[in-house]
Amino acid sequence: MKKRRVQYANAAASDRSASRKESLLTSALRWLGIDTSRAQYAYGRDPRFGFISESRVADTWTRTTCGYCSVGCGMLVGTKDGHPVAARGNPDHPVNRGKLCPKGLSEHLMVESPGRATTPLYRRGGRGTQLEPISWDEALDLMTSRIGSIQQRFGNNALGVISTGQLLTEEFYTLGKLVQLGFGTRNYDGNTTLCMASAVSGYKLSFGSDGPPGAYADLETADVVLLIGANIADNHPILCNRLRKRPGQVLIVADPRVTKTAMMADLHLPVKPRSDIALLNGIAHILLRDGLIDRAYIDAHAEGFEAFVEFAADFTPEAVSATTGLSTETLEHVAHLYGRASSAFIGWTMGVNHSTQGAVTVAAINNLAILTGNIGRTGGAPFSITGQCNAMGSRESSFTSALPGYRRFENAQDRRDLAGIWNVSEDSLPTARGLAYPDIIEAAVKGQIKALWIIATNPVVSFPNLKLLEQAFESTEFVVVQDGFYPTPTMDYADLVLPAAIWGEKEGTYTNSERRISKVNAFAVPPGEARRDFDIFLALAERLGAKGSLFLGWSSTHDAWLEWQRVSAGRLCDYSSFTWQQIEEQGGAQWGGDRLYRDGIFPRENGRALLHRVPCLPFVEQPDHEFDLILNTGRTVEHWHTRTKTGAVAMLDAMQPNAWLEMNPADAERLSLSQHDRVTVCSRRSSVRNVELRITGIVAPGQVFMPFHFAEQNSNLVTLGAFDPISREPNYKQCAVRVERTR
Ligand SMILES: Nc1nc2c(c(=O)[nH]1)N[C@H]1C(S)=C(S)[C@@H](COP(=O)(O)OP(=O)(O)OC[C@H]3O[C@@H](n4cnc5c(=O)[nH]c(N)nc54)[C@H](O)[C@@H]3O)O[C@H]1N2
Ligand SMILES: Nc1nc2c(c(=O)[nH]1)N[C@H]1C(S)=C(S)[C@@H](COP(=O)(O)OP(=O)(O)OC[C@H]3O[C@@H](n4cnc5c(=O)[nH]c(N)nc54)[C@H](O)[C@@H]3O)O[C@H]1N2
Ligand code: SF4
Ligand SMILES: [Mo]
Repeated sequence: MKKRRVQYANAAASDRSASRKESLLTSALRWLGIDTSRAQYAYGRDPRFGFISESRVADTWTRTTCGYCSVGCGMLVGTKDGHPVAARGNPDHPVNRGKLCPKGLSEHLMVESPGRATTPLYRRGGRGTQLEPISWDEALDLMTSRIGSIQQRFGNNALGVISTGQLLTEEFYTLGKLVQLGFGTRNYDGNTTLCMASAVSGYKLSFGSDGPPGAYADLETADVVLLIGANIADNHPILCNRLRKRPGQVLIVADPRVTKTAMMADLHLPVKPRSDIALLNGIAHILLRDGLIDRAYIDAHAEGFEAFVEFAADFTPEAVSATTGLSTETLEHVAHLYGRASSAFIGWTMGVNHSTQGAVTVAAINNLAILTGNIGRTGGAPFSITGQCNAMGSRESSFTSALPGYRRFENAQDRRDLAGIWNVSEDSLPTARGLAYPDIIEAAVKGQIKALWIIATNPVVSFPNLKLLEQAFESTEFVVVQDGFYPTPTMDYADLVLPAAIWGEKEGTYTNSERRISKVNAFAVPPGEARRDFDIFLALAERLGAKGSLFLGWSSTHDAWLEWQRVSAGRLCDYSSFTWQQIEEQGGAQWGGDRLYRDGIFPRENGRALLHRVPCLPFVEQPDHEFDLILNTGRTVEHWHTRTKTGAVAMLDAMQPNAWLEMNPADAERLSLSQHDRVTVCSRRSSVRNVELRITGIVAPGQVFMPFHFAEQNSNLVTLGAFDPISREPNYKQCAVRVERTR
């Protein structure tokens, strides 16, 4: 009786989100061929779907922030006797207003899944033998002594550290300090270089600093929203709710595929792969030709206008039409829509960043915003939609692409300030960034990096050109993998495994794409002996004898937060004026306010934004007679990256249990392939076997697409190890392949 009342109270409180949850589940079930008229029954009783049955009525609800993507939805997780049993959107959170996507809705099911790492493991007998359980004391002693021995023999920089965008900001801040000042290596980077690095570099090129200027609210107020290489319907689903709030808003999507987002658009631009720069310069050409620019803004706030005008003259609609495959009428139409809009928003994600020309493509996007003054005001922004829950926190507080607080390695004053706050000698701070992720891997192949510490990333599935990565592992002496799950494909190469607590088990903050700092809270205890990353970092500092000098008196992530506030004070990414409590109560707070650069003053020496002349070059590996198709790789809504998490959620896994290859009917006919054939995708580097063929008009002739989520059919066996010279980001979106029936 009592139980029933609790259930009713919960149901009433979550009214709207529950009906949303039901409709999502119902459609998921229908998709699986399950009778949805009985769906209520099915997911009340069926353990695979695990919702709503009486034994799962929560006794406590914890406010937190979703740990998957960078949208940063606020959520409530229900626990019963300390175990997570339900999740719903936080109706008071300004980002999602009570809604969650399928991953958020099922996130609590992942935390207690059987695949969690629970004990430290060591390959005592060396490579080729089994990983065996050991104690934490032994694990940490081994880690510091083996790395210490390598650093003594080969120098401090023989250690490479590769982290992630999925820790707490407080953990990133602690890790950066530990790596640079404790282990004393400069060779520290993260999977963010596989992801956001081009956006960071592009913002720096144009504006002098990283930092996305706009806000999600711009998606509601803009006249025109142009999404380039961003499939938000799959990858940032809750952002879709922000569109179409304004009558007459026009949504334009540039993507070589007819993605779910392209299907939502008023105008889909099926650009030829990597012709985006031509498209952007072509739009600039028409804006200049037809006087659709904001001359007053340019005169007051931009640099390089005359040279840019001269440069853009060559990008005539005819020339751009030939490069992009779009008609001249379409180009004129898009440029006029953009130029005449009272506010225009450009959002982009990996279709732009994952390129050897990623950073400069971002600069070409910024050019359009500068030319039309669509920056620093409501509805107008060049906006990098980030990827992971806390890629932003890593960019701001860590040591990977900048000193903490967006300080520059090269800037003596910046180094002096930081050394002053930390009370360390200025010489202990590096004057240039160390090796970026792909360069750490290359240095390992060459035998220059001898030890790797991999934290919360799974490179065996996510790094391009797996064959080269394998060589890197083979040439190292010692590899540590610190992860919340076991086994992961990367652990096959580990000498030492450290089991980590994950989302739901730790407290701190994440910063989302719109610079919103949101509170993350614990509702469960880590399984077995798993420890929080923060506690692992402190324990290592202790063993290095650096706890007192670097983290004096610290015991919780809140101590790290307080110091990070002081380090960020007065910087563009200033966290100093918010307390954890305020952040939690207000549903987060945006550093820098709702929009950056309202005054048109940019953090460059002369305060002006720079217009870049960006040539459009063909992508690196063009198809030829032997490898005749262009392979594009990416994501689907049900899965998160390498599936350590979503593979553990039965409902999500059942929806997309294996990899597939999308191919246009014209190519399938030419190759005599049929729907659902098992195919092999071959490139110059290797091949992936046994991929399900899906023949569909979603991809254009000459192109194929494959998700990169599946270790079993690993797309990164065939992808290309080519990197942007500025950002070092991989060119994941185009390489030349051949497709044949699997024999
Ligand atoms: N469900 C789910 N959501 C996620 C993630 C996930 O794994 N699963 N990961 C998160 C992370 S870390 C990230 S970085 C984001 C990524 O989010 P997105 O960038 O949206 O994801 P992708 O599918 O990698 O690529 C986006 C699109 O780029 C297009 N593209 C390829 N080549 C070109 C080109 O030459 N020009 C243009 N204009 N477009 C091109 C592809 O066709 C694809 O549709 O998603 C985040 N959200
Ligand atoms: N072909 C191709 N490859 C790609 C991409 C593509 O589009 N195409 N996209 C690239 C992009 S944008 C990205 S961001 C990368 C992502 O690639 P990865 O970073 O390799 O992917 P994840 O599966 O998110 O890996 C995170 C790991 O951290 C663990 N983990 C989660 N939370 C915690 C925690 O709190 N602590 C610890 N210690 N571990 C934790 C998870 O179990 C998982 O093993 O992939 C890149 N690779
Ligand atoms: S949109 Fe992103 S942040 Fe929101 S629930 Fe889905 S995965 Fe989580
Ligand atoms: Mo990413």
